[in-house]
Amino acid sequence: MSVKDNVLKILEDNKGKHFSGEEIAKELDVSRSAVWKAVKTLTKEGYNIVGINNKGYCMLENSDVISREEIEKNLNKELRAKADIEVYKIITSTNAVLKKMASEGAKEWKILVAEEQTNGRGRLNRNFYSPSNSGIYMSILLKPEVISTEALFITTMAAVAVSEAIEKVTNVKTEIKWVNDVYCNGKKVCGILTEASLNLENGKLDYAVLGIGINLKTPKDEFPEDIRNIAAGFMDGTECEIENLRSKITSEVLSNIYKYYKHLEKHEFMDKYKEKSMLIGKYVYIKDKEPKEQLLVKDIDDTAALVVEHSDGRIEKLSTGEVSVRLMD
Ligand code: BT5
Repeated sequence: MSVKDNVLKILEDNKGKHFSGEEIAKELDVSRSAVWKAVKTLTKEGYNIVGINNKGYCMLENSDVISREEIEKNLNKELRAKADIEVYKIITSTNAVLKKMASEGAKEWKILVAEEQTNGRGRLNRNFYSPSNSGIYMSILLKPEVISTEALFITTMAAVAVSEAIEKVTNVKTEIKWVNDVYCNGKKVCGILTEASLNLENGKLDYAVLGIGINLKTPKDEFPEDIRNIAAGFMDGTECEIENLRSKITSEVLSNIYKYYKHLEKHEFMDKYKEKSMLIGKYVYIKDKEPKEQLLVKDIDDTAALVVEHSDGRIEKLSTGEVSVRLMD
């Protein structure tokens, strides 16, 4: 571990306590200026560390910086041994960077987590707004031994994983909007983008990069105009403060994914996916289809298709990738 990592460990393990530069330097067997430099970098990275004359350095209790150590702490032994987690203060897009790493031979369970993305992406190259101090942006490299059509289930699995993680850590109720969004109080708090590389010879996946963007809270200067009415943070409107919330949510999401991914082909998460669906029993219309037709959502079937009823009683199955639906007003 670097001096910076060691200093971080001491301060994080002893939140609220002060340590002089000399004490830390002695403990780590490094110079005081190395400690000072490490603290300076950590503060720049957003850690809530204060330095008080005659008392030394102290990490404040309510610090919510994403840290690898905090994430790893809450993973089970099996996943901790496999996961190779890198945390970024800022990155272009965790999916884009991880795809590049995958093409250069990165291993399964390489995981990138960022506090901010300058070029976060959704489906069809749409923008995913990813400012600092607002959310968690992560990508996970998976190499499932499945045929390409199964890639869709990575997305549905992740939606359940995120929804369950938020509910477990915060008690905030969430719903899933077919196919790749998690909602709270009628607003989108998470988007999921799975990008798969297909092996043309055997029809299987070479790899899949599972990207997840979660909003914790509305950014200080609001979401951009065009998404202000649809986006929110799952902690918006709640008073409670949870220490290391972002790291805890990340660990929980990863743990859930690990649990379901072990038997991906069994689709164990589909019952939960349906149970949490915000569309079943509601009226929707197909985005960008004219004339706008009201459809009643009857079910989500085992292939994750949306089963809808037309006004003339005709039943149709809508496949993901082909259409997007919106709730009728
Ligand atoms: C998604 O696409 O929602 C998938 C988003 C995946 C983002 C993660 S972050 C980590 C990883 N790295 C990446 O670069 N991407 C992944 P889609 O269903 O196409 O929805 C995109 C639409 O959601 C946009 O057109 C906006 O309307 C809306 N949107 C953009 N930013 C949002 C945000 N922060 N919260 C809620 N909605 C947002």
